[in-house]
Amino acid sequence: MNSDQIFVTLFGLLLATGVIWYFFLYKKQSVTAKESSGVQDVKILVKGGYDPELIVVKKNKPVRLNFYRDETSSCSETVVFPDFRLRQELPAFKNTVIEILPQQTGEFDFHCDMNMLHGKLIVEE
Ligand SMILES: [Cu+2]
Repeated sequence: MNSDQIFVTLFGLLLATGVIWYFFLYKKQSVTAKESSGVQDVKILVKGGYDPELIVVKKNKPVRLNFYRDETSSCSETVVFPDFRLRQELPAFKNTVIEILPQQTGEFDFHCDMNMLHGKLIVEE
């Protein structure tokens, strides 16, 4: 093999590794809600998505989600929690509090009105 061939082979290997890592090994970071005086508090930044996207909470304890929408993009104007039959407008550059009492364990998606931005509430025992 000449050096060009070696380069192409190495590049291909690197690319394959990257693809495998991205699709199979990469796990999104989750955040566990902080508990203070019986309420599980989470701050969520809304800017082209929800940060954090995965929120871990405990069952049967009130959850307070503090959404801060740091943009005017109409996409993130409304957040919807279908399992909780909740939809809430998020005014730009403001904090909006959503309170939820999770009574079942499981994973509950939330998303913007057009179902483009996604987040997930993970309720544990
Ligand atoms: Cu949207």
